[in-house]
Formats: sequence, C-alpha cells, structure tokens
Amino acid sequence: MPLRLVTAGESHGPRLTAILEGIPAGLRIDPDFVDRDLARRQHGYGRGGRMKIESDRAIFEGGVRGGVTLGSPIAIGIENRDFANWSKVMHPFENDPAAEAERRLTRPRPGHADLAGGMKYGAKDLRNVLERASARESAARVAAGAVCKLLLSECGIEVRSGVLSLGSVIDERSPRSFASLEKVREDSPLRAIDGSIEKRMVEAVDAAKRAGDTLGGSILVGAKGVPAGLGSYASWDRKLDSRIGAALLSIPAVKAVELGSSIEASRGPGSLAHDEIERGRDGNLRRRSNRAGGLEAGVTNGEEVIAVAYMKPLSTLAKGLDSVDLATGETARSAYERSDVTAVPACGVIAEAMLAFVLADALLESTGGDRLEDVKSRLAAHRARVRRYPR
Ligand code: EPS
Repeated sequence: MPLRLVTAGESHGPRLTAILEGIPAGLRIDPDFVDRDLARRQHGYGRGGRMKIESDRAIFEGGVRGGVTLGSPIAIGIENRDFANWSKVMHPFENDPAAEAERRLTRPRPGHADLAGGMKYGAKDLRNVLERASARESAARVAAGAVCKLLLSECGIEVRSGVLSLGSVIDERSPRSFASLEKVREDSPLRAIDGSIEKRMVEAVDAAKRAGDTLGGSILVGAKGVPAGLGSYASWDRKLDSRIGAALLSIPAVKAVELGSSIEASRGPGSLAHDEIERGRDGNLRRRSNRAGGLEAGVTNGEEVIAVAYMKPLSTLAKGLDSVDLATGETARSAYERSDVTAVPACGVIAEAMLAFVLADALLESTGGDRLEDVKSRLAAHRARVRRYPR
C-alpha cells in the first residue's frame, strides 16, 4: 500500500502536522484548493466557539518545490490560533503548573476517549487524552486528503459528500448516487443533499442547542470516475471494502459505515440485492443499478463508489451526562468547556478526505509510478483494456 499518512498535534497545542508519503513526483499543488477544503471542514450550522477562533491554512513544509511535488514525503502544518490562549497549559516545555491545575479535567465524558484513554495511559489529567482525541485532528487529514484529491482529479476521479440525515430529520428521497452529491450547495447551512429538508435540520440543531444537547446524523460520500479493478478480492487486507470501511470508521464519532444500499439489500431477497449486468449499445458491459456502491468482493467494478457514514451525537453535552469525578470519586456531571451542537457537515468533508486517501492508495497500487505522467499513462491503458474486456 504505497500511500502513508501520519498526523500529529493536540487540539490546543501549537499546531497540527500531516505527513503524506507516496504521492508521485510532478503533481501540481494548488494551495487555495487545500485551504478551501480546510474552510469547508470548519463550516456548518451548529459549530461552536472554536471555529470562530480558527481560520485554518495549510503550510507546506516539505515535499513540494515551486508548486510541484518532488516524490518525497509531503509535510503540511496547520497552526492552532487558540494555542495563544492555552500556551501556559499546552506548551511542550514552558507550562505553568497553576494554569494546568486550573484546566485539569477529571470528569470524563461518556462517549469520548476520556475514560478509556485515561485507563490506557494512566493520565491523572484527562486533558492528556482529550487534546489528541479531539476532532481538531481531522483538519490535518483534510489537508492531506485534499492533496490526494488533486492526484485523483488528474486521473479523472472526483470525490464529493453531502448530509443525508441530521438527528431525526432523514432524507429518504435522494438516490444514493454521485448526481445527488452534485446538488449539495457548499454555502448552505448544513450541506444537505435535499435542500427542502434543510430548514427542519436547522430547527433540530436549534432545539438541541436550547436543550444543552447534541445531534448526530449520516453523510453520503462518493467518487465518480473510479476505474474497475482497484483493490483485490484475493486477500482480506487488500479488499477495498474493508479499507474504505476502516478509513471512514476512523473519523471521530463515526460508529457505522454502509457501502451502497447494503442495509436495504440485507432485508430483501438476492434478486433485489445485486446489480445486473448487461451489454450496452456501444458493446461495453454495464450495470442496471448500483446497490453495491461500486464494490464487489473488495474490488471496484467501474460504477460510482458510494458509502454512508453514520455519526453518533457528539459526546460533549452542555448539560453533561452522569459521570464520576476521578479526583474525588464522587458522582458528577461530565466536563463541559464548549463544543459543537453538531459536526455532521464537517464529517462529510473528512469522509471525502479519507475516501480520497484510500482511492489514491489503491490507484497507485495498481498503476505504480514514481511520476504523475507514468500514473496517468498506465491508468489510461488500464481504462482502455477494461472498456474492451473481454475482447
Ligand atoms: C474541533 C475542535 C474542538 C471541538 C470539536 C471539533 O475545539 P475545542 O475543543 O477548542 O472546542 O470544537 O471537537 C469535538 C467535537 C470533540 O469531540 O473533540 C475541530 O476543529 O473540528
């Protein structure tokens, strides 16, 4: 698997870092495109105070020269502006014990990493856990994912997302297709696929906010132009289904992933679950439907790649949840400083980044290529062979 991505950084530390290794040489990087995705991740009705402080920008620190990738690891930094307010607490060396004590967190939030992470690393201050477990980390992934999108775009592959449901407001009408995602208005409050239910979604966010509560939901993420034959059916860890599933499940608060329309398919007979094959007038093979979400047995089949990620409601509730204060052993409400009411629209942007990473990885696995020109010419040859198959 030729692509590797590592991120580092705490939510209120000096900065986030992403290192992306394996991008071929010769890819032109548009820094505005990367920054646009960072801004899209910050957007969304129901975000909290932190997003007013940050204005994320990607600082390229390695692997790019004169706007073009070198083939070496790409390092991207994103400053945390809020660090200025937290330096006494979060500085790697120059901390102020009094400020740290004031910000010490001992009332774990059910649903967050706090308690399990504390048990794992033995932290006396749960801030050691939550600063890294914060969804702020996803900004680094979005920056790296934007670079993957630029590579995919050179190869005729596009990735998009949109909100399918928010709380109990569910889009039951929109087909699970890339065309649905093309309808999403980036400047809309929640990036809903069906604009006609967005007002109800906004009202649901307002009601949750008033109640000191949070809301989850689901997003549709998809890719168009993906060639058949990426991934493999041959071994479990090469199956693209499992790699897309793992990548989407790694997004904070995502607890379930569905490929295509597999939940509906599981409730009916096989005759209504699969995508029948026919020969088109041009002689090429095609499908009558795309219930499989473009994936069969771990391999792309040439249809749009489609997945749904389900996000639980955020675990930082203004009204708190029952917990135990680890400092006193007494019953207490879980800690609250500030949080988003919902981050479902942002989840879509992060899902795009993760899908772009997995698809770019699988593409490079098939084409190989130290240079972008080789990737493109090998892909063109592959696409031509697939079109002619079995001729
Ligand atoms: C987030 C930054 C965080 C949270 C949120 C997402 O900032 P702060 O902790 O300063 O408010 O707003 O994190 C969570 C929802 C979470 O559960 O950790 C971001 O940049 O996306």
